[in-house]
Amino acid sequence: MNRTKPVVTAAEIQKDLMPLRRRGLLRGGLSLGALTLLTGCDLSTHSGVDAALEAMLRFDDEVQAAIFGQDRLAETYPASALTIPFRFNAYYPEWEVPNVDPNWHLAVSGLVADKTPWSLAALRALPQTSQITRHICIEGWSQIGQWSGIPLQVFLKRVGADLRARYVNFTCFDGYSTSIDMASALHPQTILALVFDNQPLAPQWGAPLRLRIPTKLGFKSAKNLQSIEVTNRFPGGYWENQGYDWFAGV
Ligand SMILES: Nc1nc2c(c(=O)[nH]1)N[C@H]1C(S)=C(S)[C@@H](COP(=O)(O)O)O[C@H]1N2
Ligand SMILES: [Mo]
Repeated sequence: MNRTKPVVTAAEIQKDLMPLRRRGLLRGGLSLGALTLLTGCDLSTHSGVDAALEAMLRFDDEVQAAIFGQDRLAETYPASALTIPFRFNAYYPEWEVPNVDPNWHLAVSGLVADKTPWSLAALRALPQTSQITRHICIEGWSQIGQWSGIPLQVFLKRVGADLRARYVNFTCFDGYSTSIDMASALHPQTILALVFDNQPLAPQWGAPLRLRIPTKLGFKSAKNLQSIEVTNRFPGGYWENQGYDWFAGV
């Protein structure tokens, strides 16, 4: 239960992705042109995770899973690099951002020992970490922001999650969803963010709780979380089911 090394193999994940591939929904990889668009800059002058993303996105999901390393960190930046103003994005316009239910609790389900829902106060009492990282949208823009919150690894261990399970699935109260593999969930920079830019998350930035995962494309960083599920059943996601690369990063 306490081991952090995931046992799911690339081949197993590949099997789960097969139906999507058959339906023609998964691309083999992105061209350098698409990647330049993706990161919004000249990749030949870029370092750190942008270069890593470039390399990763050239490969199939299978290869990405095989070469994924827990120790591969996304690039971090000084406060002077923060993007102001920060850009909102969702599958609907900003004026349709949902309000948070005052009785909001985070639901926890699936392969976990403790399924007690979490209040905001209880989440705030867990260990917190902070990061200034680049958020890269697949639409071809990127921006640098500051987020603070609970390492997902800490949260998963706290609820007694089966860390050998394949997937962590996130649902959101705006109807969005996404999922990641367990290795990505246990990555030290993958956090459940409560704070953006030193303020409690505002609704448009994902209040009251969002996933922030700088080693993957922006659509994996689910806002307005409703539930977290640990599962061996491939969960897909809002954009992933429409053809976006499921791995979407390193
Ligand atoms: N709940 C929810 N989360 C979401 C989305 C969404 O539509 N709904 N869009 C994703 C996409 S495509 C991007 S680029 C980022 C945008 O985050 P931001 O508004 O903080 O820039 O949120 C991601 N998380
Ligand atoms: Mo995005």
